[in-house]
Amino acid sequence: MSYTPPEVWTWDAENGGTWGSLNRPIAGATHDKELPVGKHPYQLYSMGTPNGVKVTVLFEELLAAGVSEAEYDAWLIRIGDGDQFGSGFVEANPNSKIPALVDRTGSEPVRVFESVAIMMHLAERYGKFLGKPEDRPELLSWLMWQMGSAPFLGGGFGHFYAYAPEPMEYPINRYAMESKRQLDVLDKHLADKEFMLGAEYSIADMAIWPWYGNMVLGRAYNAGTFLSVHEYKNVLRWAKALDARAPVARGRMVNRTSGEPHEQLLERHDASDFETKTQDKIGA
Ligand SMILES: N[C@@H](CCC(=O)N[C@@H](CS)C(=O)NCC(=O)O)C(=O)O
Repeated sequence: MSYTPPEVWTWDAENGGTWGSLNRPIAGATHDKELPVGKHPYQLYSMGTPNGVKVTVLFEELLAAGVSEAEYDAWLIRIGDGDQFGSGFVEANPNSKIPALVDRTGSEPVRVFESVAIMMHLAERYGKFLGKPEDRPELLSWLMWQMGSAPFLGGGFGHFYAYAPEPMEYPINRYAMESKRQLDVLDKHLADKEFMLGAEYSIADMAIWPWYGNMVLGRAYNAGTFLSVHEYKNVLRWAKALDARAPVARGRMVNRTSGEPHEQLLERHDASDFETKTQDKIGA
């Protein structure tokens, strides 16, 4: 297979693959659609992908830690159907990607986009899951590491391994190598630590787990064997510890549209929804 790039790239054809019909080289809304607003102070517009799960895990951890002010409505944005290009969503996030939060705790609604920006906004407001004051540089470092690194795992490895129209050796090799290097970074860091900051569980763990934890637990792109994830023993131990936390399990269910019906809570508007509104109970 060979390709000679033209002098000027033009958008004249779908590029194929799982997301081919959605991707565009321009920003902005494609259609008018207001966002729904529920009864709680926080309105989350999201989907149960790793970037969405970071935020729902934090909400569930805050609520479990007794922060009752962190009640939230989680509305489903189906990115496969193009909901992220509706006018209301674009107002909440001009980058048209989930998750987006509208904070309605003050006199005017305030938007927050980018998953870790949402996490910092919430964790700082309630003074939770930030580690000790002296951990701040390490916390910021790992949060930024996550935001900079995960696109190589998702947009790079996952895209070429699972979504591209056909397997291509060069990009799969390049991103498999980088994904394994990143897993090794985590594995070496976690060799003598329970959590990313040491003894204290923080938003760094919650941000990293949905991507790298789920990867070593064999839940990402069906690539556990391909990437030999069993090699990363410290990451695996840490990933299992987070997986066993009830708020993490709940956060993983919110806005989830795949997997077992009892693990899918398409929208979350009340704590009781986990018991009564999962897809095994209300699905068609
Ligand atoms: N850096 C962003 C990435 C968000 C992101 O990539 N979201 C994906 C789902 S995981 C999305 O909405 N994709 C839809 C699209 O690209 O049209 C964040 O951390 O919030």
